[in-house]
Amino acid sequence: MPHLSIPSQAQLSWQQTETNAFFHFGLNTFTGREWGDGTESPSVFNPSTLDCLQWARVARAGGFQIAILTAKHHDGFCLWPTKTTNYSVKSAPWKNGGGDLVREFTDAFRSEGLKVGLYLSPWDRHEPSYGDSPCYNDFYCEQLTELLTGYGELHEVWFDGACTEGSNGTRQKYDWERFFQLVKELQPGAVTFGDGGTDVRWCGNERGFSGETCWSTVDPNRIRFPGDSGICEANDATVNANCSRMLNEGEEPLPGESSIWRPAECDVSIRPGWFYHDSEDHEVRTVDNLVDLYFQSVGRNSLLLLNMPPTPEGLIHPVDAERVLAFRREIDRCFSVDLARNARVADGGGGALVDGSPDTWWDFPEACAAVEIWLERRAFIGIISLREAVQFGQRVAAWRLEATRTGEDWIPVASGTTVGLKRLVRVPPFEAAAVRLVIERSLGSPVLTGISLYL
Ligand code: FUL
Repeated sequence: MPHLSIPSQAQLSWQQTETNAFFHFGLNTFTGREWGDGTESPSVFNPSTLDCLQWARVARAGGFQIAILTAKHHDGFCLWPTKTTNYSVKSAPWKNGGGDLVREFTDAFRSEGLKVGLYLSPWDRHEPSYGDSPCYNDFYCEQLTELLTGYGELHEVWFDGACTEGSNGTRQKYDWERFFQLVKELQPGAVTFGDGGTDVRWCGNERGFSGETCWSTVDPNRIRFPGDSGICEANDATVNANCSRMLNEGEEPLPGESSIWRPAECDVSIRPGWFYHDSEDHEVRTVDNLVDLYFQSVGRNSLLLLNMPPTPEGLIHPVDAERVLAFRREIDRCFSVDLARNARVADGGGGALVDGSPDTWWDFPEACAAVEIWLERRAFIGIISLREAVQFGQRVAAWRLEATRTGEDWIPVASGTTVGLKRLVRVPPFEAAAVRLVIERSLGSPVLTGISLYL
């Protein structure tokens, strides 16, 4: 066995959720902004018919498994009655200052059977101590502690990488080690998302896709913490330009011992903005576009985090709701009949590849290997799904798939680089009696848990 890094249980079960839901809600929802500057009055925060259960039902019907709320965005306004500042729901007219949106959110989603996570923006444009590094780090840890201890079990804590600049040109130096330590101590089952030494990494863009080559392992020498190089400035355009370098496209395999496990998360909004703006009601992503995102994130060894911003009334807009439901119906339809299930695998032990179980695997005898799958009857194939048993590390670096109609001529139909937890490839439908997966390059012998074929 090569010395490869492997996922923790928390990382593995997190990635297996595949699609998660993001909810941006706060003062921006009422002011129409994307980034509030911290001077907005809490008096605008007054959702008239807020119903987190409606959000949760939409998310459940859309097949999402973890739901993440912006407990505090960059403007510093807190959606829970924190002890650390008055800039919170306590000072808002909503429920006469007696509301707690984090509580309503976590209760509602759990009651619908979803897991929950929270986003707490490190950048805070309201808090006066921001930029006085030790002082703000204490303040931030207090907020984090309230969230980590007051709302039951969390499955993800989202550390946004945006900006480090305070008022008067001060720069905040975050104590990342301390933040991550706090999460590990108080919520050991949660993964941390962020740009530094977190459990889960950013895919490198906010458009919802990973590179065709996507390793869950990264070189620790290449990890950059937000703020280290002061790359982010206070406007959306520069943030995107500075942060959109692809972390995974075309990267070479990082052999074993020095690399660490950090799978990619693709965050993207169903609308142009992260917060709701009624002017964008006509720009909600189409079902086809959402399906493309699924193939380019989940299908590239990553997780899809889809944002659905609630309206100022406090509801998911009916268009967004209808789109995510239709998206899930389409995904279910695509993957309803696995043509490879229980097919005959020419090489002895390969039955584990087609038994539909994620708990059985086949350890190929050597690094360059091939396996043939003979279908019960000839069929048209348009989608290929490959899955590695990543509990043994991510190994496959190059593969190709060939097909035969007659058993005589084998024609190449698809090829790729990495596989990881799931690799999906769509091809123009071809008719086949059998397919042959050829592993061309791998770190040690490949271990696969599944091959599926769909129309
Ligand atoms: C970015 C933020 O600046 C956006 O407002 C949004 O929260 C997105 C998820 O992350 O860095």
